[in-house]
Amino acid sequence: MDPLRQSPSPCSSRPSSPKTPPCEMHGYVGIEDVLDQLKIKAMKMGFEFNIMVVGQSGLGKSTMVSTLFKSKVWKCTLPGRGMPIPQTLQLKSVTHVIEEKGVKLKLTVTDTPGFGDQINNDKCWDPILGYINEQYERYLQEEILITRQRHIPDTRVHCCVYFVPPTGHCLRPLDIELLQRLCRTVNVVPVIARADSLTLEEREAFRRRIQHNLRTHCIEVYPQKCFDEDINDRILNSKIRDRIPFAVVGSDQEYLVNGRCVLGRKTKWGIIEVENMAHCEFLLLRDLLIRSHLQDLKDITHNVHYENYRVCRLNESHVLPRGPCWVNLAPTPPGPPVAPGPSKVCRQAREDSDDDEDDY
Ligand SMILES: Nc1nc2c(ncn2[C@@H]2O[C@H](COP(=O)(O)OP(=O)(O)OP(=O)(O)O)[C@@H](O)[C@H]2O)c(=O)[nH]1
Ligand SMILES: [Mg+2]
Repeated sequence: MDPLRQSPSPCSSRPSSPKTPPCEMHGYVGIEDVLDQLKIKAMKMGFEFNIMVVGQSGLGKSTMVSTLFKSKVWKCTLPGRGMPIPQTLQLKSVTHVIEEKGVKLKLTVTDTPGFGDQINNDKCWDPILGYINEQYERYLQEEILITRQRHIPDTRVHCCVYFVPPTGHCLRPLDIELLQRLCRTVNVVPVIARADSLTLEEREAFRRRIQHNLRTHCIEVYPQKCFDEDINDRILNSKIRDRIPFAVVGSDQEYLVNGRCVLGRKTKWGIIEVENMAHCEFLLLRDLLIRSHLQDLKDITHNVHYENYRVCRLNESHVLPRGPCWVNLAPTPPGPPVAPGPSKVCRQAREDSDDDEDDY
């Protein structure tokens, strides 16, 4: 980069023109401009972000996918407006490129079929964990190619939104089993589904009991305490941890309320507004996913969850280095998904359930 063209003059806040003479202030090299460079690059590249919704059947997962896409920030029209949402029978991803103030976001939401309907729900988590690991494997296979793409398409799940049924009691054994497995593999944000069926007091008491259950079962949901980088992170994330699981309501229907068009659920007593904090906490979920923690979710996915998977795969492919950087990874054999290695996120939880290891 041409330093004369790029370096701003420390004497003024404006960038210097090509003809500006070299600055006289000694020691100024314009490091702060790296931020502008990063911003320009990021705007050119855009962002990829992948969310997955998981939970028992009928809890409003598919409705939440529509809610996310239809809510204020993204406001894009999905086909089939006004049609009832059918039951989800297979994993399905919806992608939209959303642009706001010149920043492009390629958002993919993967909807999963509800589980827990069977008498025997053993291994009902296999398709979900299988999909997550498959995306890690896809990334790994691209990454280890000798001639690899400059930009590896990222289909890895950056956040899994887990729907807890609004029983008002506590987490069920099935939720605990699945959450334990998911948290070792991916960032998980639990939400209380269909929260309009609970009173405000019930929601709060339910939230506290779920938090207690998570602690006693060593389930480290996102944002994990151990990854707070400084005091600011700790303060912000502690507030979020205190509100998780968010009590959410989903809807893809719009209604007119006081002259405003709102997403909501019409009941005999009035309209429950999805984007109204007095009615539910959908906004907290959306803000966490997009506004405040998108990059952090991606970083933890890459540096922790994918890293665990990568290390485990490299080890199991019994490859010893034959020289600097020599790697020979065989493609995954067909069969059940590969088990990732012990997660730094909740090593304790793994130790507690070592006997489940084979299922995983
Ligand atoms: N009361 C209430 N109903 C909801 C809410 N979200 C969705 N529903 C309704 O619940 C029913 C099931 O919603 P879906 O979005 O299909 O649920 P799902 O979790 O995708 O179900 P599966 O595809 O079977 O796993 C629909 O009739 C929705 O209108 C909510 O927040 N509150
Ligand atoms: Mg569905």
